[in-house]
Order: sequence, then structure tokens, then C-alpha cells
Amino acid sequence: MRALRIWVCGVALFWSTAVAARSQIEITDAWVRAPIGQVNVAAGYLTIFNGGDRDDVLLGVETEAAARTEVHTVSEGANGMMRMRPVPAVPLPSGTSVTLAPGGTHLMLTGLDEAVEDGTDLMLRLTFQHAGTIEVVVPVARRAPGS
Ligand SMILES: [Cu+2]
Repeated sequence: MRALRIWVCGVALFWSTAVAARSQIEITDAWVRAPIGQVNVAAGYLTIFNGGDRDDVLLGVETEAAARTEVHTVSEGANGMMRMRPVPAVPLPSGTSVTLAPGGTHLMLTGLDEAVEDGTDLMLRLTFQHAGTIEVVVPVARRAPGS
């Protein structure tokens, strides 16, 4: 039995390495802006790089720290007001990166847990069409870390 178990683990390890090598999604510069006061909404930012050799699509983001997480784009409306609109998916062509940053496309966390505040972390779960689910631990801060 012992030999069999080791063999099974070896196969599982090989398989997960193979899958990781094929998708190669990298997430960097992720952070969530600390909510101010009693607001239960927060914006999140990150850069996603698709270093794999096939196109991928970000299909959704979720976190246990918020009731709902959406990707929002920002555009200027007819009256000059900036409007946010949820987008259902973010395309990630092979070899390109997408940056969600203040003033532009961002994550919108609504129904935020009260425990989310400056100096804490939360876990974001990103679901991709090909890469599957990737979890990242994201700092909650008043401004972009390192700025
Ligand atoms: Cu928004």
C-alpha cells in the first residue's frame, strides 16, 4: 500500500506541475483600498499577466470578505460624469497583461466584511477559463503598496 500511495502522489505532483507550466498566469501588485468610515464597499487593483502560450479569460473574482466582487470599467458619460459598469469577463491574450488600477478598470467589492480595514489581508479567488482558479492574498491599504 505504501508504495502505491507514493506512486499516486508522484503522479499528482507531476500533473499539477504540468498544468501550472501550461497556464502561467501571474498576478502582481494586488491590493484593496481600505474602506473609509462605515462604507461597506472597496475597490481592488491588480495586474494579471498571461505568460502562457494560449489566450485565457478572467471569468470571475470572489472573496469570502465580500458578498459580491465584480470587475468594473470606468467610462465618461454624456454629462461628463464617470460611470462604472460591470464587465462579465476580461480577455487575456497570450503574452499580454491587464492592469486594474485607480482611475480605470477595477475590482468592486460590495457587502464588505466589517473586519476588512487598513493593514489586514484578504484572499481573492480568480477564476480563469483555462488556468482554473488562482488564489492570491491581497493586502488592504490606504494607498498602493510601495507608492
Ligand atoms: Cu466600481
